[in-house]
Amino acid sequence: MNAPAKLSIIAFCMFALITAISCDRAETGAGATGGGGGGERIVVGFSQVGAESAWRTANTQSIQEEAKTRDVDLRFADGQQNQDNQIKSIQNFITQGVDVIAFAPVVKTGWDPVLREAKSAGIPVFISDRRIDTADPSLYVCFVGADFRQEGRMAAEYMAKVTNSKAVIAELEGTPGSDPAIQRKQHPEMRVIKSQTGEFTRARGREVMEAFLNSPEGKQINALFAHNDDMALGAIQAIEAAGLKPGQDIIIVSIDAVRGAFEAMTQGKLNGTVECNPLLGPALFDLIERHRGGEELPKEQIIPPTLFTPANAAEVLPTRKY
Ligand code: GYE
Repeated sequence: MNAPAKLSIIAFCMFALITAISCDRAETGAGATGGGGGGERIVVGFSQVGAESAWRTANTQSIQEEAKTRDVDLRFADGQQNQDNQIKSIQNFITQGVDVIAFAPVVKTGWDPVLREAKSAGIPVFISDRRIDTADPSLYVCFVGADFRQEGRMAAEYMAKVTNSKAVIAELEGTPGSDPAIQRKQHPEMRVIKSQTGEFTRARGREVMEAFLNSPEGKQINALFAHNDDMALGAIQAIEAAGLKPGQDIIIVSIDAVRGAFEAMTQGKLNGTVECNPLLGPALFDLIERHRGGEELPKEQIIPPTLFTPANAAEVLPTRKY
């Protein structure tokens, strides 16, 4: 290539770079002021349950990343597993005059008054992850999340299969009053001799399992059903500390399918997990956009569960996103 040709390529590249930088500035500027040619930036207030589990961390990340991708102005509030905190955050969003409110309700009941406030302020509300009980479904636009009852059923059927229906079960329940703790518990045909909340955390899962094993019925327990993987992983530590083999002496089935559960399955310490997909960001913001576009939405968008077992754990582990 001769010198003039090289020079003109360099000049072209510099021009392209400067154009790209100034376009980028213009976009950022437009976003920050809420004006500009690209239209108004949507402001979404999101109230999260807390940060109790690996599932929750993945869910938060999914929502924050998707908001960024779509250039949504996301106001994020962590409820720290407390309904009053969540109600206060929602009231704050109303005062700020956000365009949309979305929230993952820590418990099922008690939301109607604050949702009526949002309704009278004309702010549409989307519910993600956990369902609420309400006498007035017009208080929210729609729900996106899983079918927790189906997850519980899938886990129970698998447990019956692996234990040849001889399971004497200890159950670690989720947060009392939460939709997943209520729905995942529906398995009347199983023999559950111990059941207590482990609040969806690893630390409580370990403590409660230790207490189960030390109780007078402790020796009978040959199976554990944990409402999430974090509690199962905590319980595995308690089982090992008691000199027993998790996955053999005590068959363990849980829900979520986070990376730690796959690791435990490859080590033979967990016998199965039902996937509850936390990556709800794209679906949530799609629904919000469709609603803003004037579309009539279905009241629920359900993401179906999948069962994972040690048979496919090693193969699937490297592909897990959370
Ligand atoms: O299973 C658990 C989390 O609501 C589906 O909450 C969610 C549950 C999930 O803390 O790990």
